[in-house]
Amino acid sequence: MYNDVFIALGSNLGSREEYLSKALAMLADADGVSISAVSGIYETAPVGMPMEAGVPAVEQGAFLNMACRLEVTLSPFSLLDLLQDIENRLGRKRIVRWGPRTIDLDILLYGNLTIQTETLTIPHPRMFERAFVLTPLRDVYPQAEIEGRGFAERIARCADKDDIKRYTGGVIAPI
Ligand code: A4P
Ligand code: MG
Repeated sequence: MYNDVFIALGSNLGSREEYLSKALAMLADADGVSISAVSGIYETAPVGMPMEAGVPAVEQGAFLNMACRLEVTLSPFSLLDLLQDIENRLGRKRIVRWGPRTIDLDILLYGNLTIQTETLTIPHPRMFERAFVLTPLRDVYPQAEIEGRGFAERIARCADKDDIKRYTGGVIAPI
């Protein structure tokens, strides 16, 4: 028995496409995980970054964001451990929360599960207000709507909806 899981990937430091494709390759190699769909790549303006006196506290480049759909036999917490291990292996340093990152891997949805703990919240608490999450998610989500509402309607309500561009500069390894 596996669970359908949706993951968000983001990178805004260094060789962004390479970090995305390495993270996908590591997910594909991991025990208990298989990739069933991969979204397009989107270039997106940074959202919700730390500000100081009205200017960004840390210089932030544009992100590349993606989503993928997984079939997972790991528990949600084991999956979180795996994602953090992949982030660490790809050189992620947690210096500032919401600071620039080589790779960020977030669990968006895990089957129909709802979890609210110190270390893990599912559905991801900020996913529905972020076009940089919902736009790639729509590519890999099999239904036309999520939690009773169409993607187009949800995306139209996001403050960052005009800051998402399809990115064609790189090639991500197929499934
Ligand atoms: N955590 C709780 N729930 C989850 C979950 N569902 N998936 C905990 C993954 N992790 C979860 O995350 C901090 C802690 O969240 C983890 O230790 C885990 O136990 P982190 O990855 O260490 O730090 P972070 O990424 O700085 O924080 P977070 O909360 O993931 O940030 P956000 O809110 O996801 O924002 N703008 C654009 N355009 N594109 C982006 O990708 N990303 C962010 C990150 C902000 N702005 C962005 C983008
Ligand atoms: Mg994260």
